[in-house]
Parts: sequence; C-alpha cells; structure tokens
Amino acid sequence: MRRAPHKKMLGHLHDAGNAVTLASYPRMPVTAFLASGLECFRFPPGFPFRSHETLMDARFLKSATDVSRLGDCHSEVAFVGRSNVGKSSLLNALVRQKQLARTSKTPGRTREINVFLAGPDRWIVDLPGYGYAKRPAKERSAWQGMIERYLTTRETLRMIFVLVDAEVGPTPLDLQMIEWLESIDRDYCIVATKSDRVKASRQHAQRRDVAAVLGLTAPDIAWVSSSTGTGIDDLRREVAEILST
Ligand SMILES: Nc1nc2c(ncn2[C@@H]2O[C@H](COP(=O)(O)OP(=O)(O)OP(=O)(O)O)[C@@H](O)[C@H]2O)c(=O)[nH]1
Ligand SMILES: [Mg+2]
Repeated sequence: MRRAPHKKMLGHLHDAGNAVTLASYPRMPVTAFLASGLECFRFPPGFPFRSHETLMDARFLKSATDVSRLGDCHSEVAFVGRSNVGKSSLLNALVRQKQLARTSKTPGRTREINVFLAGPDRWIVDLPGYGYAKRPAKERSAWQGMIERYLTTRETLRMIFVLVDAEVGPTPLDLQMIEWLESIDRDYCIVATKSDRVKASRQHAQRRDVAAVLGLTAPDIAWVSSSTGTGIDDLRREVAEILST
C-alpha cells in the first residue's frame, strides 16, 4: 500500500490556508549565531525554533561523504531527485538566498551531503542527484551508497522531499526511488519542480497528470518553481512545520 504522508502534510496546509500558526519571535540577528567550530554555527542553547522566519537565516553547516560522521540534530528534512532537477535551487528559493547552495546547468553539481542549518539543531539537507550517467561508474555507485546510507540510517530525518520535473513527470528512476522509500518505510512528499516550464494552458492538466502517475491527485503534490516563486511560500511553511516537530 502506498504511504502518502505528503497527502497528510499538504492537505493539512491546504485546509489551514493562511491560518497555519507561525511562531512570532523577533528576527534573530546574524550575530546571535555562536561559532562553535570552523565549520559549525550553532544557535544559543534553548533558542526557540521560529518556524519559517528561521529558515531565511539558514546557513551552510557542513558537508560530508561519510554519513556516520554527520553528527546529531533535532530534526532534518532532505531533498532527493535526479541530477539537475533543481534540488539546490529549491533550497535557495525556500531560504530566499540566491547562492546558499551551489547550483549549475551541468548535472552532478552537488557531490556531497550538504547540511544547512535552518534553526536550532534543524537541518535542511541537499543531496547529490541520481541518474547522471556521465560520471565514472565507481563514483556513481559511491554516491548511491552514500545517499542510501543517509536515507536509511538518519533517525531524525522527518521528511524526504522527492523532486520530480514538472514538465517531464516522474522518470523510471524517480519511481524506483519512491518505491524504495516506501519499502524502507520512510515518509516522503512529492515536489514537482520547474513548473514555469509548463505552458500556462497546461498547468492544471500537467499537475493532475504528474500526480496521477503516482496514484495521487493534484493537491497531493507540491507544484513549485524556484524561478518564479510559484508554490514556494506554501512549501516553506510545510518545511518549517515539519522541522518544528
Ligand atoms: N526554469 C527553471 N529552471 C530551474 C528551476 N530550478 C532550477 N533550475 C535550473 O536547473 C538547473 C539545475 O539546478 P540545480 O538546483 O543545480 O539542480 P540539482 O538538482 O541541485 O542538481 P545536482 O546538484 O546536479 O543534482 C540550473 O540551471 C537551474 O538554474 C526552476 O524552477 N525553473
Ligand atoms: Mg544540487
């Protein structure tokens, strides 16, 4: 049976509309970050998680290839998807910073597990993409092992956002990833990216069709564009809500 936590999460946001409760702590100045190591910024102990506002203060925390060296956090969400689908761009759009995560026209830009601090002990994790054939087989299998270890072992991983191209729809590799996530009993949400590339006249039908391939309905999937900002505010609220748990 298909798990659909994304249905639950997105449905909740749709029901609540703008009434989603957002913590209203004053914006924290950057100086409130305490540097506790060369590659590690920390919020002061007990600093409250201020929901979507805190996401905008996100900063790079660390990169790792060895999952066992990542360290602990309170909660984290991760972006997975095929190379070039727009994972790093989506992260930048969500935190409203143009170049926090490195993006590129060339697939295979992100090569490590990149951790961004988006609140006290709250992480957003940008992963390398899958399905990029132009890297040596050895490297690809190392990435795959790294991603699989990350996705199977992180107990604080609250939600995996599976990005699919809005214009192309889920590819066989995307479907494989989704089936695998279900087999390991992980919560995931589908996010259709680059929706600006779909003709205006096809927007509704395409969203419905992409969702239908996965046995879902249009509102069950997030429909976003990092270029135009479509769907970004809703998704940011969702990410903040998940991280607050
Ligand atoms: N039109 C359009 N282009 C986008 C959008 N998001 C990302 N792109 C472009 O898609 C390309 C890939 O974006 P990235 O964010 O680097 O993709 P990625 O999934 O992180 O790629 P890897 O790190 O290689 O796995 C870049 O040229 C982006 O400018 C979008 O919403 N609309
Ligand atoms: Mg990337």
